[in-house]
Amino acid sequence: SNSESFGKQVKYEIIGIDPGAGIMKATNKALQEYELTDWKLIEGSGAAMTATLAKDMKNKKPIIITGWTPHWMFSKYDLKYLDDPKKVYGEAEEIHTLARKGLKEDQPVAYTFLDRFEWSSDEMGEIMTAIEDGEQPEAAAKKWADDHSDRVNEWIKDLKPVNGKAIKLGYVAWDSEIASTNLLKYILENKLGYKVTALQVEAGPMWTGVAKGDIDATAAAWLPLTHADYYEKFKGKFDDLGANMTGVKTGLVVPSYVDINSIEDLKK
Ligand code: PBE
Repeated sequence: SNSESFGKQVKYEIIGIDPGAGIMKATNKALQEYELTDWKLIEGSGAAMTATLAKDMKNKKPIIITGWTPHWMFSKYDLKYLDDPKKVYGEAEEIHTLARKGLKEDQPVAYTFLDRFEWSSDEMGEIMTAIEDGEQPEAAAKKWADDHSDRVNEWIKDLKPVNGKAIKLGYVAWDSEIASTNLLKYILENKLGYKVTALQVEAGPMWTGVAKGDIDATAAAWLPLTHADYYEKFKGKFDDLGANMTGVKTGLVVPSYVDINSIEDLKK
């Protein structure tokens, strides 16, 4: 019933995602810093988390998840971030593109394109929402690229297509990264002549792969905070091509119908 504390109503469980995600590390830190000793962070996946969210929102049940923006869930549902007065989830987060050392010399066309690539959360949202509405990721990416040829042409301007060279992109199955990686794959294949493998891995292996050179590039590095540990661990072993998107965010997210507003309220 509603007289129960929010914690009791959700059994003190935060619905998390894959253990390698930076948001999981940040959430464990939040549990410590806000002294939320009763609380547990549940591991799973992005897909399992959104499935649980869909079920609970349908029944107007309380729920708390690890969430991030851009994500289609914010257009589909009425959700809010909990305030984070201790800034455990950071500020001014960005998504960066990384390339392996040597890609610049080996594959200058792909490297230049990846270096130029940057877009907005609204643009990514169009692909994400199409996928959530049932389109295949490849088809959604193709449609976006075809509908926004002006944007694509800025990124590939004056680049001469190659003849079927292989390139490997690493990504994690987060909805935001499924959208960006499918778009890069489509452009590299259909505009720049590459043969692309989009390798779906966990966050740790993605960073390790780029640092070791097994993966050519990724557009899925969240910095400066979310993947700070990976960044420090592999510093000097990859090229940071800078932000492909700015103004992104991670945190703890609840339905708007829930009457708590801050992580500090989880103590009650
Ligand atoms: N995310 C989405 C990732 C980065 C992209 C916020 C779930 C993470 O926590 O590592």
